[in-house]
Amino acid sequence: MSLPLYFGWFLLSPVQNKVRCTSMDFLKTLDTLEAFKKYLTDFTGKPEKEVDLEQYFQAKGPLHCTTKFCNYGKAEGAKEYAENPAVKEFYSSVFELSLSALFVTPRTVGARVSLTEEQLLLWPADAETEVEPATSLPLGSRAHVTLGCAEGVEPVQTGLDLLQILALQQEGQQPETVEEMELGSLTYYGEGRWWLKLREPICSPACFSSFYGCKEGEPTKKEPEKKKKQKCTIL
Ligand code: 2AM
Repeated sequence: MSLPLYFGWFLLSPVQNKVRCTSMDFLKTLDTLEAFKKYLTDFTGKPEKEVDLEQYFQAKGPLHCTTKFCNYGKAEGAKEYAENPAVKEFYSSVFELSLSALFVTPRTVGARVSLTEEQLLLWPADAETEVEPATSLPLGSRAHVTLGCAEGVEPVQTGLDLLQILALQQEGQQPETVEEMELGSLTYYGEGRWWLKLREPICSPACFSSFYGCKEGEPTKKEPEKKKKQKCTIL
């Protein structure tokens, strides 16, 4: 049996655009807020520098919520996961994912995914503890969609940033700033960590499937020289 790079829920295309546009709107507004400018050095390192968050983060690949990173079978538990009856049963089924919050750190921008009981059947039991062995956060806490990464940052970081913010919330840390935005309420957890709890969670149909991509060492297609800038349409 050939194992994929990862299993996950892949957002269907119309909603991918909606999520990308919501994320761009959020970033566009965030970097103009006085509250954000106050803590600008978290992102720039220098007080007088400005930051354009839309340029700061780069998006990669299809929007998805990884359930299990298999690394073509090299990751621990990959084979067991692929053999899980729920994984076999639900493979290629469409689910409704609920994107309940957006978060930004100097490393990543992502959307939190709040999983249902049924969706948790596809969630690996050790997804949270493999990175935070002492965590008491509930199963599914790491579920997210990576929307962009800063230069040199790998997408695996998004889930770690999310777990860090959730741990602060669990400890009852009082956020430093609270601001009401059109999309929801924005809070700041220090060290460049911003959290936007969406007033209306984004409900997104997503297909449970897997991604094979290109194995290391295999030639990859060259990127076209000029990339078309993605346009947002009002939905
Ligand atoms: P992501 O789920 O945060 O976006 C390919 O690299 C995909 O697998 C990305 O979606 C990435 O992060 C996820 N990924 C990479 N390494 C991982 C790891 N060690 N654990 C969990 N997910 C990983």
